[in-house]
Amino acid sequence: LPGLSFDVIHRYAVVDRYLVDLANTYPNVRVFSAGRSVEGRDIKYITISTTNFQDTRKPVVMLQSLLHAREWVTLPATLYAIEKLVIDVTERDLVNDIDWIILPIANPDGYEHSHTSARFWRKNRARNSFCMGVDLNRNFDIFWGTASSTNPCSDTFHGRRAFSEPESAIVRDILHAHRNRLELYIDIHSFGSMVLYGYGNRQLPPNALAVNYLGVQMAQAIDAVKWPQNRNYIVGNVAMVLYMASGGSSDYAMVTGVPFSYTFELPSYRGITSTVQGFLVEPDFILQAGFETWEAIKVGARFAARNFNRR
Ligand code: 0X9
Ligand code: ZN
Repeated sequence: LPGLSFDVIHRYAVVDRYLVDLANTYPNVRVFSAGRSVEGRDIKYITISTTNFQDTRKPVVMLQSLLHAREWVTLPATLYAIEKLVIDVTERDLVNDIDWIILPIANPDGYEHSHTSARFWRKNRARNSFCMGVDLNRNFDIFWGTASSTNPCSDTFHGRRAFSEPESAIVRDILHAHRNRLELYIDIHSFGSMVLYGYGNRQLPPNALAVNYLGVQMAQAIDAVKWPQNRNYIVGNVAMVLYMASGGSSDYAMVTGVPFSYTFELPSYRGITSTVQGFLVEPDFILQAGFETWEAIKVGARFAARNFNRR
């Protein structure tokens, strides 16, 4: 039976195989090839549904990780959610009442590059010039180019145009395909212990009050799980609590009609927040990251189910 350990950060090939194995083993899981990365890696996602996405009374919840390559701890968080929704199911309602889309490795080229060559690589592996890579979280078509870099050598380079990169276009296509029923989208990043919402230009969405409310509920669920090095989560608009940022995937999800859309920033390595060392992952935290993030996902998903049924 398929199963992945939570003592190491798994590579692309292992996760890719695992998603296929899950779909071959569990009737409610399907695996899809969403397209290929710049270097030709297949970008796969799974769906989890007891009704094969045919029951339009169910909301869709989408989870995503590794849009930024170096943010390794986000992968076990997503894999843990898969484990709890497919293999070790203790929350039946979440499996029955919700259709799930889970995209564990949104940026496979950058991710592999961060394993083989440059641990702190963030972008994809687009060949721009002598500097490579586009920041995929600046490449979505949402006030594109207004709070990002025009310099291909910058870590926040936004690309030649919105959706110039296959990896961001793939996420766009998934969001569009499910726009009518997508109620909650969580793009998992690190680090900073934050639950962020749009927009990255300081503008608030019309439902900001509800978005903030759910953000606080999710953050509190994580904070209730104690881990010595963790800080309490901060909740807020990305531009107000972090910085201005254009072209972000979670902001783009909102304008496609997803009412609840967040960027999670998981905790840093040993509480380090001032240097890239914060992207390192303590082996003991791999399981913990999955466990505590799942607490927030559960809260978000149950809220999404209730809210969708009141529509
Ligand atoms: O800068 C980013 O892309 C994210 N932070 S990170 O340290 N993981 O790079 C925050 C993105 C939040 N963006 C929007 N909600 N627009
Ligand atoms: Zn990130």
